Amino acid sequence: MIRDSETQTLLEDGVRRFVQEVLVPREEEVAETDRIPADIVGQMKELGLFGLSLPEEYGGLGVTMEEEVRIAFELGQTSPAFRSLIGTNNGIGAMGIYLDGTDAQKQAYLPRLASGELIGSFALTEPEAGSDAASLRTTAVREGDFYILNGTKRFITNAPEAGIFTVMARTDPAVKGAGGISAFIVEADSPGLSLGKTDKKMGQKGAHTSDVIFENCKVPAANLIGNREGVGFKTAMKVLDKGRLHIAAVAIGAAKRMLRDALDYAMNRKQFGSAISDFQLVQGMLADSKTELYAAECMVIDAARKRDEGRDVSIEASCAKYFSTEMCGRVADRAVQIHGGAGYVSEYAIERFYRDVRLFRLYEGTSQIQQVIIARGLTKGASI
Ligand code: COS
Repeated sequence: MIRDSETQTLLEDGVRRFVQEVLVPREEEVAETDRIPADIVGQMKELGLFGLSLPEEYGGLGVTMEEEVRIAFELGQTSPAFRSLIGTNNGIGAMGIYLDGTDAQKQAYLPRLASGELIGSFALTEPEAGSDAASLRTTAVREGDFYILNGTKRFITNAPEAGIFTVMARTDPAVKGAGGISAFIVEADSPGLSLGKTDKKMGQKGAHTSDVIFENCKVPAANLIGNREGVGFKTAMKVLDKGRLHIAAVAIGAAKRMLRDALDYAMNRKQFGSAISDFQLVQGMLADSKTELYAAECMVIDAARKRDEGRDVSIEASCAKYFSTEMCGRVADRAVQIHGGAGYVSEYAIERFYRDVRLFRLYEGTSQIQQVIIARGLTKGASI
């Protein structure tokens, strides 16, 4: 749903200009230094990008899902590290509080997340609990007005930058699966919370992940999300439903950028006396990429509209993430192929993008987990 097409056009144009004129020229610097320059963070704050999806009453822009995915199509067209910094505040690092938090919890944290003063992070995955998220072992034991958390979370995006974490922990050890899990807001300076070393990754330099370790970490009972035990896994799944649509849209943005770079290269690179874009085997790769991109874009917009209508889009979000991120991987591969040897050297952005986009098929649920969710939905009667 687009609330006001004029405002949306202005917003998309503004983000497009920011991406193309400010972020794209700084991509190399981010890749080299492994950090987002402070002046860029400042500009992102001014543009309101940290609070895109958070409601206006908390200082955000309150965009709808359709508006958000259309903005993500633009944001995705540069190094994913830029999007990653604002992504957790608009998504998994804030949505648990927004969807299931109490009024007091929303008042306490959402305005600071929306302004970018505070970075939010989502701590679900553990060393032994990745795809099987409901088997997580981190415990939260109530002691008076506090919960005492123990356990380790792994690959936590923006952990080194985070001011707060949404942490899924087991409050009822007697319940083995999802029902024993609760969600907490944990401040980064809580006693007993420490970070592992920042992970060295294949790509996405400038976006950081690390372990988050809880050793008798004391968290006020008032920070139990929604003041309800046993519903934290559902909170996490609802957060991921939205997050998966967002990642699908970011993957589409990245595929657009890679296809544009490949087309540009193909039209300028001459072999056998003509531009390689004149050769039908190269044209086949360009055409397949555009066709798949178009299909993904239509799917993501449709799923976003359904979510805006208040429908359960768990299956559609998984379809969108699965198709769009796999499509993005295929476009990355073809774009390297079109660049030939030049695609393997870092002088061209495609070498970096090829590594960066690999993560899309893994985080917020692997492609195989999306397949599981879709197929389970079908067996439970989801419409075909
Ligand atoms: N919205 C609301 N509730 C949901 C839900 C959703 N999208 N998905 C599941 N639930 C509920 C179920 O209805 C069930 O509730 P009841 O016990 O009341 O019936 C409960 O949550 C448990 O669901 P389920 O039995 O499907 O859980 P499973 O352990 O089988 O796990 C998968 C489901 C595999 C889908 C889940 O573990 C998953 O998404 N794994 C991937 C995790 C992931 O994305 N990690 C990435 C890290 S975050 S960057």
